Amino acid sequence: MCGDRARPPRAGPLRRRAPHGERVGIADRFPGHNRPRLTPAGSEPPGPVPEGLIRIYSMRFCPFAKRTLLVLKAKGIRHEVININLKNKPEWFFTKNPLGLVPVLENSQGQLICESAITCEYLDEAYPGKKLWPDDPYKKACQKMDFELFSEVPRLLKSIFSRRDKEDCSGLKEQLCKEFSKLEEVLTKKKTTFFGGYSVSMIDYLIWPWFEWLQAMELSECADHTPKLKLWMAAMWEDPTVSALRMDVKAFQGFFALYSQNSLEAYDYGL
Ligand SMILES: N[C@@H](CCC(=O)N[C@@H](CS)C(=O)NCC(=O)O)C(=O)O
Repeated sequence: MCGDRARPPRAGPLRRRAPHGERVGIADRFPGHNRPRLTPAGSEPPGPVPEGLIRIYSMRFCPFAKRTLLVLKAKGIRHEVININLKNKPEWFFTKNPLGLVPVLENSQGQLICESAITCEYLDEAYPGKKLWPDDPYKKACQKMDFELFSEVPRLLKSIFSRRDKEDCSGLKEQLCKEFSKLEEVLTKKKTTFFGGYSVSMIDYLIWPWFEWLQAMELSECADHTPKLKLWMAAMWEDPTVSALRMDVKAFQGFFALYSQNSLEAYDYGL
């Protein structure tokens, strides 16, 4: 475990100046991203994280970073967001994560935490409020085992995403349907709406961001044979955290279009 418990969170959007002078507040179209425009190569490194806040280095369309943003929101943790231009990374970003990947968390003691699932577990342990992983070690292990069944989905969606409009994706879609069947089986056995039980828990937030992509990628039919998974998706859209951070389908599609043209503007789409 890393250090002392942080201060209790304060609910609601922040209304203060960020270290670089930007207005901190929840943007209407890109909720959860209070510093939406990109931080490109050549920019000055940000200063230390103010006491009582935690910072996330993110990217608005990154599903891994979305996991961390969901947990920050669900637990009501006061945070600031710095979006990194992943096509043109600032040099200093490698001091935050030598692999150059988002998300990264930085706390006011200068401690850095990388890897999305680890950032989520860190937040759950370090902050008070709603516990998202079960306390019971066996129940937690069971959720983690179910989470493993999801592990192929990000890779498949990324492959489909990279091939959009270029090649036939029917083989990949078929594989995706098979992966969804595994998740359907979990929900069928559990007889609950969510993967962790009758309410949303960590496993739901860890897998949700890729399901948010389905509609924008016009892949919703891949869940047609998995009714329980579809019910889970409908229930997730109703979750206050998920709906507060919901990304507009048009924004996703605009990003996809620019990204596929290798445009440096892709990450700033819609701002
Ligand atoms: N295993 C990492 C994966 C994170 C990841 O792949 N992030 C992408 C954005 S969605 C990234 O930072 N890409 C930058 C790059 O590949 O250079 C995690 O779970 O955090």
